[in-house]
Amino acid sequence: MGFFSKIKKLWSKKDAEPQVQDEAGLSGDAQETLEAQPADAAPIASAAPQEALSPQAAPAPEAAPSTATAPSPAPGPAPGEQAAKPASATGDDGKDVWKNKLTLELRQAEPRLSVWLTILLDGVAQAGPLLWERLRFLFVSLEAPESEADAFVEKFRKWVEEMEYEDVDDFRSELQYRLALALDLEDEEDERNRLFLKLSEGLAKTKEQIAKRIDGLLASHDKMDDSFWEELEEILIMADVGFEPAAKLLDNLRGRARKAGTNDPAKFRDILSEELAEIFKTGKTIKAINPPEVVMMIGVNGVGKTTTIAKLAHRAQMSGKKVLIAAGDTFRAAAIEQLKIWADRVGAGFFSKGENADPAAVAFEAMDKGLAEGYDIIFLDTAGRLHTKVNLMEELKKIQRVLDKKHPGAPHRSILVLDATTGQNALSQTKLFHEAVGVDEIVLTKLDGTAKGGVIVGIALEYGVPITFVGLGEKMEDLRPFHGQDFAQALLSSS
Ligand SMILES: Nc1nc2c(ncn2[C@@H]2O[C@H](COP(=O)(O)OP(=O)(O)OP(=O)(O)O)[C@@H](O)[C@H]2O)c(=O)[nH]1
Ligand SMILES: [Mg+2]
Repeated sequence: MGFFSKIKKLWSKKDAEPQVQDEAGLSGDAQETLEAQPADAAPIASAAPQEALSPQAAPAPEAAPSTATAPSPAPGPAPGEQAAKPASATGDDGKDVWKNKLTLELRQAEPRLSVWLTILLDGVAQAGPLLWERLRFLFVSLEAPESEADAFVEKFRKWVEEMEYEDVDDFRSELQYRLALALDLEDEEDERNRLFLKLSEGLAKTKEQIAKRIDGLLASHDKMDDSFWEELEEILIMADVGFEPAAKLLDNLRGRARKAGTNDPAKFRDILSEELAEIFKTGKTIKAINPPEVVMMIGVNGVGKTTTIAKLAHRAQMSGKKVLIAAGDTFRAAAIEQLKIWADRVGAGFFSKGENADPAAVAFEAMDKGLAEGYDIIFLDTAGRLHTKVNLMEELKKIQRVLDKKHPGAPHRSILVLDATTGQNALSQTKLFHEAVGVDEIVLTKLDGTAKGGVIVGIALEYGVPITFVGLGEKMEDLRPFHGQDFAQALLSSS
C-alpha cells in the first residue's frame, strides 16, 4: 500500500477509533507508515506525527529538507502550530508569499491529489513557467528530491510540447496520472471519479437513448406487465443492444423481478443496475507471462487500433515498462508512418519492415528484437481490411502461429478494437474475430458522441469477453479503464 493511502486509512481509522493511538499519537499503522519511509526523506508523518493523523494532513513544505529548491524555509513550528501562524514561517521578501499561501491552503485541504492539484493550478490556465514552478513546488512540498522534480517537469514539459497542448484543461488528467505515479500517491479513486465524469459526458447521447426513455417507461406504467417489458425491449433494441442480447437481458430482468417478488416499476432501476453489474463482472485471470508480453491488436479498418496502441503503449511506458511497437499493418506506408510518430511521441521502441512486408515476418523479427533487447511488452499493430475477406483471418492466424513458435504463449493477449459508433457491426465483428482467432479483451473506442453505446451491453452479454478500456475521445488520456459498475451507473443516471 502506498504512503498516501496509508495516510487516508489512518485518517479514517482515527475518525472511527479516536482512543487507540499511543502516547506519541501513533497507532500501530502509523508506526508502520513511519517505518515505510526512508530515514532521510521522512515526510509528513515523521515531521509532524499528529498532523499525519489529522484531516489537515496536507503536504508539509515548511518541514522540507535542505534539498528544497525554494528559498530554504525556516524549520517547521511544533505540530499543531503551523496552521495558526503560517505567514510568519518564512521571510516577507514577496517571493515566498505565494508559497506560504499555497502551503496553507494545501495543509487545510482534504489530502487527495486531485484536491491538491486544484489548489496548485488555481490561476494557471496554460503550460508555461508558472506551471513548472508550481509543479516543482508540489514535489518540494512532498519532500521529493529536487532532481526528481526537475526530471519530472522536464519530461512533462517536452511531452506537452510534442503533443502541442497549451491549455491546462487539455492535459490535466494526464498530469494527475503522471504525478500519482511519480510521487507514489494512490490515485485510483481520483481516476475513477474522473472516469465517471468523463463517461457520463461521453455517454450523453447513449443516455438520451436509454436513460431518458426508461424514465418515460417508468412514468407511464404503474406495474411491470407485458406491455412494460415489450416497450423495454424496444428501447434496448433502439439503443443498439442487439436483438438476441436484448431478449436475453429481458429474460434475466424478468427473472430478477420475479425472484424479488415485485412488479413495481419503482424497483426497476435497482434490478437493471444489479443485472448490468453482473453482466460486466469479469473473473480474474492469472496469466503466466514470460517477458516480453506480446499484445496483438486486431480489428477492422478505422476502428482505432493504431491510436489505441499508442494510448496503451503510453500507459505501459508511464508505469515503467520498456515498450516496443511493431508495425504489422504493412498495407499502407501511411499506417507505418502514423505508428512511428506515435512510438516517438510516447518514447517507445519501434520496429518495421516497411510497406508490403509479410506481417508474419514483421511479428517474427519484432519478437527477436523484443527478446534480444529486453523489452517488457510488445504491441503489434495489424491490418484491418474487411473482416469478410477470409485472408485477413488467415493472416492473423499465421501471425499467432509464428509468435507462439518463437515465444511460447505469445501473443499473450489478442485485443479486439471495436468502434462504438458502428453499433450492431461491432457485435458481428466480435463474432467473426472471436471465432477465427480468439479474442482475450475488447477495447471499445469512440463511445464519446455516439448514441449507440448500448452495444457494449450486447457484447458483454453475448461473448463474455472482458471489456478492458473504453475510448472517450482522441487524446492520449481519453482511453480509460472500463469499470462495469461505473458504466451502469453513468448510463442509468438521467442527469
Ligand atoms: N472520437 C474518438 N475518436 C477516436 C477514438 N479512438 C480513435 N479515434 C479516431 O479514429 C480514427 C481512426 O483511428 P486509427 O487508430 O487510425 O484506426 P485504425 O484501426 O488503426 O485504422 P486503420 O489503420 O485504417 O485500420 C483516428 O482519427 C482517431 O483519432 C475515440 O475513442 N474517440
Ligand atoms: Mg491503423
